[in-house]
Amino acid sequence: MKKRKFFSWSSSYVPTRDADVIVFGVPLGKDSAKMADFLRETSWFVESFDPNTGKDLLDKIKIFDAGNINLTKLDDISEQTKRIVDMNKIPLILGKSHLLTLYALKAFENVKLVSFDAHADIKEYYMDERIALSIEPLEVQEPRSFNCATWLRRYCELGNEKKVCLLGMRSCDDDDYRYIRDNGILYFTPLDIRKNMHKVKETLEGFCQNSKIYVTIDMDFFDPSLAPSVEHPEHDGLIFQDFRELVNEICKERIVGLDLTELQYLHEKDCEVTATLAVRAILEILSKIK
Ligand SMILES: [Mn+2]
Repeated sequence: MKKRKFFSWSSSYVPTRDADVIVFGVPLGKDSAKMADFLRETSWFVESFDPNTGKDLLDKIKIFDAGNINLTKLDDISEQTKRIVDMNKIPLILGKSHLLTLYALKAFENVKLVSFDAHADIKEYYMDERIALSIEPLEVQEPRSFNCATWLRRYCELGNEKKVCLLGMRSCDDDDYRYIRDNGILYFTPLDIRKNMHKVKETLEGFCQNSKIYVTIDMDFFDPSLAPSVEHPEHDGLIFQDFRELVNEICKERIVGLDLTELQYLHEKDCEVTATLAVRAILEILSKIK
């Protein structure tokens, strides 16, 4: 595969002021920069033209790819996101560790978070990932656990419990489950979604109504048969058609930010299937953003 430095449907030559969406990669987690670049390369093989409608999915938006940021501290993610938000553009963030979402969200006020993820990521404590993130030296900001399995707990603790919706959640322990139930956090398991998509969409509509929405996609939302190259695959996941239906509902409201995480870079071939799905998932949201 020929190396390409930016998404096939983006440009690094369009002035940023003309762009609706600004892409950047975050080297947070093992092989994260490599993974972001692999997504860029894969995008050159995914058509944005839709033969179902005879239209290009991206005919209404312009995308600028700013490359990968130089990460020296986790707040670099918040600062880069804030710069894009302040320009009235939509950030599209690519990275490995789901922890990046917590720092991206710092750049927004009054948003609702929709998380496509097999895991609740709402643990009180999990092995500290900072050491494994290979961005040392890092300031230890708080004596709390901040990593890919705890980031949503830290976000909810800021008073955001009622502003979060988990889609496709099928992995948590009893403590996580209690926290979700006690705090009235909205969630739908794959079974809920498959059995009663109509009801899920109705509830999702109420949740999203008149709100600004930030969407995070963890690739393990999908069934491992479709997305094998993820760090923690979970059986009984969802298919692209389910994702599309949910996205149709969410995108009726204003999407202000988007990220894609947890794609595991293995060998190029192993990763290709998952990366193609990841690119198509991004395309689906971008096509409905305006
Ligand atoms: Mn996950």
